[in-house]
Amino acid sequence: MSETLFSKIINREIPADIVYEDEQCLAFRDVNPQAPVHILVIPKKSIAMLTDAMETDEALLGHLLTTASKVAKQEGFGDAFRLVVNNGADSGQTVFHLHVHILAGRSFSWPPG
Ligand code: DGP
Repeated sequence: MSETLFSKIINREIPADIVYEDEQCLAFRDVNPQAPVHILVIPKKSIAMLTDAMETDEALLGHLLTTASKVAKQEGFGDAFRLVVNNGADSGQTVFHLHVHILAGRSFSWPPG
């Protein structure tokens, strides 16, 4: 996979406000927040989008979700947050390194826009 902004954040080539890190993933604040809390959880493994994930990535995908839950709790929103995964340009994906958006700190409408 080609290098993206997010692989540069993983490699500390560009700065980010990192709130959580372990051997499999990294979480950092979104540069263009859409809610009072807007954090991205990304795998360190290069996966462009969810549809590129393989069966062998199932544990990693689960880890991203449990990490998102842990980070939301860490931010004080353990039971009131929304997770979003944009998959592909038509869904609004702009950075082609898989990421889970954590949004919290305001109310959210349904259906999403
Ligand atoms: P998406 O549209 O789902 O691909 O979301 C990409 C998000 O990434 C978008 O909300 C803005 C954020 N973003 C883009 N570039 C950077 C960056 O260099 N640093 C940080 N922290 N966030 C970024």
